[in-house]
Amino acid sequence: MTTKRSKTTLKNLILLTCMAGVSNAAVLVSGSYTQDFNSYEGTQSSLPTGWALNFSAEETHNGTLTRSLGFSGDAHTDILNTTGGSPRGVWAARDNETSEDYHPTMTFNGTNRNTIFVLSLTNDDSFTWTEADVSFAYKQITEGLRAATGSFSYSTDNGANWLTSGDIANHTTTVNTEEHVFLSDTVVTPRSGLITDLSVLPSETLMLRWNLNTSAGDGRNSMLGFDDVNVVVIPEPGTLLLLGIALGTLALFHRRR
Ligand SMILES: [Ca+2]
Repeated sequence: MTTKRSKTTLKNLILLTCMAGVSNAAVLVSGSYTQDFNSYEGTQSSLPTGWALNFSAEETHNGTLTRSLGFSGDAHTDILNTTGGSPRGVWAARDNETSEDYHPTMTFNGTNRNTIFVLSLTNDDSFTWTEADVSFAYKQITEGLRAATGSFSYSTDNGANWLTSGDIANHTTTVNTEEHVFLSDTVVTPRSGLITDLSVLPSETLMLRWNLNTSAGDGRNSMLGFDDVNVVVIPEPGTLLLLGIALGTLALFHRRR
C-alpha cells in the first residue's frame, strides 16, 4: 500500500517536472491563504511561493523583461515572452496606467494555447481540511480578435486528477472583432465558491489550478488574467465539535473557580 502510494507520488513528481514551465515548492497554509500578486514581476523568479506556471507544449519562453510597462498599447514588454512574437506570453499587468495593482495575465496568437497556474497548499493545520472557500477575480485588460477562457479546477492527488467545482463557473472574455485594443477600464469578474468533500490530512497538499486558454480565431486573443486569490480552509465537523467541547469545559472550569 505504502509502496504503491510512493510510486504514484514519484510518478506525479516526474510528470510535473517534465511539463514545460517552472514550478515552485508548496506553501504551508494554516487556516487561510491570500495572494494579490502585487509583488509579481512576471518573471519566473518572482512567482510567489507555492505557485507553478506551465504552458502549451508548442510555446517556449525566453524568460526576460520586466513589468514596468504592463499596461498601455506599447506595453510589448512581454514577460516570459514566447520566442519570435510580439506581445505573446505571460505578463504582470496592472489595472490601469498608474495603478500598482498587478496581476498575472496572458495573451497568445493561436488556438488552444494554454497558460496554467497551479497553487500548491500544504495543510499546516492539526486538523483535516474538509472544505475550502475559494474566491478570486478574473481580469481582462484588452480585447483581441479571439476570446480567452479561464477555468478553475483542483486536485487532491498531486495533479493526477483535476476536479471542477460547480460553484466556480468559467469565464470567457469579450472580443473586439476589429483589432486588439487595451480597454479603458479593467473588466473584473469575481468568482467564488465552496469546494466540498475534501479530505486533506495534515501535511497533505491541495492544488488549485487556473487554466487560461485561447479560442479559435485570427490574431491575438483578449488578455485574460486573474487576481486576489483568497482561500479559507474549513476543518472537519468533528474538529469543530471537539473544539466546542474543549471551550465549554474551559468556561465551566473558570466559573467553578
Ligand atoms: Ca493585484
